Amino acid sequence: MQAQLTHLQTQALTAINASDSLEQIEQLRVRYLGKKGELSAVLGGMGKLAAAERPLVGAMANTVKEQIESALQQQRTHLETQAIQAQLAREAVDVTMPGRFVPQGHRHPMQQTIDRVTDFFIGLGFSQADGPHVETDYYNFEALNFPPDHPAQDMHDTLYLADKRLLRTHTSSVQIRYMETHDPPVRIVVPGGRVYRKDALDATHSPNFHQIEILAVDDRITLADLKGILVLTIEELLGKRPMRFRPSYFPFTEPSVEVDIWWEAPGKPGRWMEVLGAGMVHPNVLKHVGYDPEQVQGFAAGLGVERLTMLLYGIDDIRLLYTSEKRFLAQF
Ligand code: FA5
Repeated sequence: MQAQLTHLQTQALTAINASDSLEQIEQLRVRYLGKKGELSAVLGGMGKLAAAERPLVGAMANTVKEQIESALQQQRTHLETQAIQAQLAREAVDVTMPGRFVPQGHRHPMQQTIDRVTDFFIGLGFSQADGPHVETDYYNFEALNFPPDHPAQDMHDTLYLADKRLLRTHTSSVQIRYMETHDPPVRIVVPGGRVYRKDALDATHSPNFHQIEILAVDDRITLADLKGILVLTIEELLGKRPMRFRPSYFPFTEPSVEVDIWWEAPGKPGRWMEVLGAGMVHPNVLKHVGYDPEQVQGFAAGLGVERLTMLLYGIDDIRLLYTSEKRFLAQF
């Protein structure tokens, strides 16, 4: 029986030392030390021993049991440590590794122009206003003093919708919507409104472009205020540039002006580029919204966002502003 115990111990210790998982260790514990395990099976034969032999064999069985238990515990600790080491190695962070480059977006060059001009006017005490892109003839033309079927409407080749509504041809429609619902004094900036015309696409025209509308109405506003503010706006955005005011015509302003800025695209002869239309609000427009033209006057302007952006960044073709070409946009 002692030989059996010795054999059992050797076999158990060899198996335990060779085990490589915690489940395997548990299986070995059950196999050798469990109630129906091998040690119990050997000890089952104790009854047949002589009384004098029993304490000896009993003491030996205890030693074998302790040895196996201690081997199990050691191997368990060993495997657990190994597992932790492996996990630490797996999850280690190399703080010296270079970071991964995450490309960052930025505002479109046109949005930058819109934001800068809008901020400038907010700084002067103007409020922001906006209006719908789908307009009625009333807001886009009639209330702005375009006589019905007047050739002036041809200035804006209009895109009509099936229900007689239209896509606004300029942001001046917002002037009417705002004045209808607000008493004077009025000071508004309409930031970067999209407008639509049946214009052919070329280097400086697009059928779908953006305007910033400015409107101020108060009791002592003059053309000098308009001129001063337009010069300041251009200087703020583009710095000092050759610039000229030209007399012009809009049904909703009298007098009316247009502003041109000298433009030199690389490799092309320089020329004047028209960037905005403006003027003193026509008395008929004031009457349409219920203001008294004897009491208040105003100025208004519509700035072309695309053209200002082209001048700001030296872009020689409007079409470039509508591409989603990342290499182009990343330059601004
Ligand atoms: C108007 O749209 C008037 N509503 C401006 C105005 C507002 C006058 C308030 C008086 C008072 P015009 O059609 O000229 O005006 O357009 C104004 C500006 O928009 C132009 O100076 C130009 O910079 C820009 N623009 C006009 N048509 C196009 C186009 N097809 N593509 C790109 N920009 C354009």
